[in-house]
Amino acid sequence: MAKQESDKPEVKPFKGPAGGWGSVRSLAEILPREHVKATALKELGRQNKPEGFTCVSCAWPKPADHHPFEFCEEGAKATAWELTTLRTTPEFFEQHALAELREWKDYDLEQHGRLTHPLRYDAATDKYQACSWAEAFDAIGAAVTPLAPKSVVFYSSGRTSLEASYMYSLMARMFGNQNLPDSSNMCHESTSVGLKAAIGVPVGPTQLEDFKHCDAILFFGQNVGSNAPRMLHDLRDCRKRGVEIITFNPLKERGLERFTNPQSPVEMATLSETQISTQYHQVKAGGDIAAIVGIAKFLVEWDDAAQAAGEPRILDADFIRQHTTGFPEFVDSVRAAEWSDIEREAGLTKAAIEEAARVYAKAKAVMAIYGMGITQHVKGVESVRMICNLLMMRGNIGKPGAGPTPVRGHSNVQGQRTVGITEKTELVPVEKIEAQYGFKAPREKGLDTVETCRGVIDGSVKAVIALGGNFLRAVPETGPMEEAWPRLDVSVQIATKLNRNHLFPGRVTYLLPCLGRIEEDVQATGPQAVSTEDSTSCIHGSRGKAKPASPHLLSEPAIVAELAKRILPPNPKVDWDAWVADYSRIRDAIEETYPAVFKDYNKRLFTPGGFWKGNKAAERIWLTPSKKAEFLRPTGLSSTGFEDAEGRFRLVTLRSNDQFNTTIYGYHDRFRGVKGTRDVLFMNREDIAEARLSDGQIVALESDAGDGKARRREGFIVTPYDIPRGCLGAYYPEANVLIPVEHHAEQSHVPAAKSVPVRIVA
Ligand SMILES: Nc1nc2c(c(=O)[nH]1)N[C@H]1C(S)=C(S)[C@@H](COP(=O)(O)OP(=O)(O)OC[C@H]3O[C@@H](n4cnc5c(=O)[nH]c(N)nc54)[C@H](O)[C@@H]3O)O[C@H]1N2
Ligand SMILES: Nc1nc2c(c(=O)[nH]1)N[C@H]1C(S)=C(S)[C@@H](COP(=O)(O)OP(=O)(O)OC[C@H]3O[C@@H](n4cnc5c(=O)[nH]c(N)nc54)[C@H](O)[C@@H]3O)O[C@H]1N2
Ligand SMILES: [Mo]
Repeated sequence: MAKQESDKPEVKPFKGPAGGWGSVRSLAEILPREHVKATALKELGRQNKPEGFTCVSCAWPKPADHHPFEFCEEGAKATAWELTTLRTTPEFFEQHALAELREWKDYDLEQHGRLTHPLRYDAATDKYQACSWAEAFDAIGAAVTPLAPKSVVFYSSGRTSLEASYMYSLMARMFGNQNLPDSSNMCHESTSVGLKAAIGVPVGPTQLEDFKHCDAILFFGQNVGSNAPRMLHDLRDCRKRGVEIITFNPLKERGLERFTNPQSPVEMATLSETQISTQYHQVKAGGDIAAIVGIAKFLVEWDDAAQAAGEPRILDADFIRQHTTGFPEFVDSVRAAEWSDIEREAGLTKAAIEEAARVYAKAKAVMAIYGMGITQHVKGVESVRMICNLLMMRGNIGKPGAGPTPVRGHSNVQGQRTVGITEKTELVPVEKIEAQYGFKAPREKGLDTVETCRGVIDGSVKAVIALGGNFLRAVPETGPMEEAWPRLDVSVQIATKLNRNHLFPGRVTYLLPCLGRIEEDVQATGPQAVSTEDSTSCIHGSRGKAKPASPHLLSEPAIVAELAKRILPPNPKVDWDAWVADYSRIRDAIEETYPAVFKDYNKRLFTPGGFWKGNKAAERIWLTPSKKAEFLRPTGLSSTGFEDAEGRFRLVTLRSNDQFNTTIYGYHDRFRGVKGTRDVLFMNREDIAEARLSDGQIVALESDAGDGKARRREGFIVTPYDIPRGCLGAYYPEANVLIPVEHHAEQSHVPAAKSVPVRIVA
């Protein structure tokens, strides 16, 4: 096994830009590291191209005028990860009991490569054993059918295609519940709730084209260099046009500082880099609401002065009057906010905020791009609404080059919602589905991720079926969750590689290996294509061509169909087999359920750049109760949801540049200069001195939620880092054991992973 961890971890500042030669070198290491054949290079050439496959990494849009290689370092890693020649075979499981594997790290678990056979857990030996597909489906059917519909959960992770997601959500509803939590519940649900309330649509209204028309960008809490690197091309083009990019992030993220295009021979040869951010504000974790109130305060002040002097206004009074409600209440709260409170909560000076406000006040079209640094807070929904407030003050929604731009995570996470993966009745055309399939669909709200965790812990959830993902590792409160999971009657995991969730069996447990999106998917009518929706609501076809990792794999639609046939009574209106034989018939069914979005779905499947599903906010049609865009008066200045206290820190849980969520590719977080370990605790030097700790000292963290429950993790290496005082950084998912399940965003229930109250124990 390739050992990437080292006894002498290195932490030293990284001096290069994002992209550049480092990225190319990293790529040269990736292919051998993942044990892929040279043919993988051919597959990389097909990534994100019409008639190719959509990248399995992030959800950033794929342009119509694509480059010869439309991928990035991270996309290449994700592709190589799936195309590895290594295999986790039944022989592997003969050698390793689950008790032993539970001692392994996430990285080591996935290092044996792709799963090859359907597996049944055998409690007598504590091992997985190969079984036939027929046995697996029959046993799952027999175990699930007698359970009360409400006690069964159907989780899915956002990589799954639109076709498989549609079938899966239909199966859940026909079984009798909407217990359809997905990774979005831990991710951009604050966006889906916040944008819907503010501007009437749950998704961002902007598109790639808007990058050509904006003259300033506000960038909040998204680490573009690691998590959506293809966007660096758009940002660089903006910078070349002189667009100002103002960043708010507690950490100095390299991708937000400098970038060299690894695909441009000229930039590479001349070592020329583009400065990305023109202003960089190291806001405190949880300080964005305060920072935005500060900017708004300047705008209001300057607008007052402009009116008094008879000069052109700073606020877009016409937009506010014609298109919005709630402005007076919002402005009152902005006027009432004290600068001393704003400075303290944001961790920024008034002068720094003024600098940002000056640029914003001058710009004619502004995009506000954001990620998990905004959504994963107790006040995550409010933070999203504050971004909308700020944009609305100057009419920056519904015109070219302007608007909120959430950067979605998984490659089809937004699309899953479009085709019914949701616990919320109001998001599905229930009557349409009932008419189409002749059954009574449930109206009761289903369980989201946080509610599923509660249910697993209190025993009311009896079965979890997971279409992808690593639920037990990605959720908060991993201690009690791991204890409770074995009490489940049924645990079924559909996956491509072994992960920690698979090591916690229920009474009846199956691990079902499936095809990845890059692999050829041949059914009765021939090779099939699937589709995904990107962050800007464009829908793309995807055709895998690589040889499957094992002849025993089934596709996700095929697995869902077989499960449905076992757990549901027969229904002549749903011909699961016909759908699997020809996926274009699934798309016809999707089009019938959602005619407006999916008109001519099969015909438009491979439209270059994807086909856009439209967005009413982009046309300034507001689908809110008031039929206007709605300002929100903030309830406070901090988004953490807890008070500051002596010795209490705000822990930010982060992704490294060498992971995809719970998949750990390696131990090299290049941009942050960390090599050989994931146990770092990023900490401000002054805080280290004040706490009488030293560089490299090993400490433990304890949660400081004040709920009387002990949560602790040992073995963090104190690492001096440029991070605001009072804030700490550590990697997700290792730190998840410290997050209380009840520490989540109000309204959206997104776990508040970006400000966890903790104490350091030396
Ligand atoms: N290579 C790779 N690509 C990925 C993923 C991956 O793991 N690896 N994951 C995918 C998924 S599912 C998602 S959701 C996205 C995640 O992509 P991001 O949204 O970038 O998520 P994080 O890496 O968690 O980092 C969030 C950023 O927010 C900053 N931050 C933390 N707290 C605050 C705060 O209070 N305010 C502000 N302004 N900033 C803050 C952090 O310093 C960090 O730079 O990426 C997707 N793409
Ligand atoms: N503390 C903390 N916790 C977090 C976050 C955070 O920032 N901090 N981020 C949250 C976010 S944004 C998200 S999206 C979630 C992610 O939560 P999940 O989406 O549940 O987790 P992943 O790590 O993306 O899932 C990885 C597994 O998916 C399986 N897989 C990969 N490809 C395929 C495929 O094509 N088909 C199938 N069936 N399986 C496949 C593999 O077995 C792999 O082990 O985590 C959340 N948890
Ligand atoms: Mo995500």
